[in-house]
Formats: sequence, C-alpha cells, structure tokens
Amino acid sequence: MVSLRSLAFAASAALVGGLFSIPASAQFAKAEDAVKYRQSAMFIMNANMGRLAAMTRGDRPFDAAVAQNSARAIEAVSKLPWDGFQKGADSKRAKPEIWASAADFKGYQDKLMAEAAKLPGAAASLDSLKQQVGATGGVCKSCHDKFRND
Ligand code: ASC
Repeated sequence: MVSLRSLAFAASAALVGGLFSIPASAQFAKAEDAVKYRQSAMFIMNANMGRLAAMTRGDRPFDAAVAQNSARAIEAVSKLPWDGFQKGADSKRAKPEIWASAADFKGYQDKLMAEAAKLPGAAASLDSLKQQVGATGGVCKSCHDKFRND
C-alpha cells in the first residue's frame, strides 16, 4: 500500500528536482566530454575562418558560394561551444575567469553569435566579407585575450 507519507515525499522530491534541474543540453556526464565538445566547435570555426581569411588575404580566389558555406558553418557552430563550459570542466587553455566572470564571458558569446550571424550575408562580396571577417575575428581575439591561456 502506498502511504500518504511516501506520496508526500515523492511529490516534494519531484518539486525540488524540478527546481534544481538544468536543461539536458547543458550537461555532460564527463568533464572531458564537455571539453572535447567545446574544442570541437572551436576547431570547426577555426577551419572555416581560415578558409575565409585565405580569400580576404588573396591567398585563395574569392568564391561567394564557397565563402557562404563557410560563413553558414561558422554562424551555426558559434552557438555550440558554450554548453561545453560547464563547471568543473577545466582545461589548460580555459582560464578560471570563464566561471568567475560568467556574465562578462556570456557577453562575448553573444557578441560572437551576433557577428557570426552577419557572415553569410557578407559573403556575397569580397569587400563586405573582408569587413565582417575582421569584425568576427576581432571578437574571437578579444575573448581569447581575456579568457584563454596561450
Ligand atoms: C581564428 C581563430 C581565432 C580567430 C582570431 C582572429 O580562426 O582561431 O582565434 O580567428 O585569430 O584574430
């Protein structure tokens, strides 16, 4: 028989669990998986920024369609690394300020996503691409200067 007491316990446990639960997307069971996840997203962005930068530097011919593919990849992937910066998922390159100054770090995430979202449109011409690769790369750099060990 189910007692009133155990029902009350189950109800309060569910309530407390609900209050403290974190969205599943923000959790990795293993810290090393969180690190791998964010580093993988950064790696994809770096590879695609490299392709765009090669065009803006003139090391590779400008091709709007190729540029747009990389621009779209960066826009999409710019939304991903942040879930990987969960508490306790330390790495050599991640400074403790990431967690100590969480609001500041979040500001850089928002800036990056905003600039990355302008890349696909900017990929239409070499001039606008140059400008937007500069603006996006500037956000990468300022955040790395503050929150990443070299
Ligand atoms: C990259 C990359 C960065 C930025 C930065 C731009 O591709 O890995 O950190 O661009 O170098 O200044």
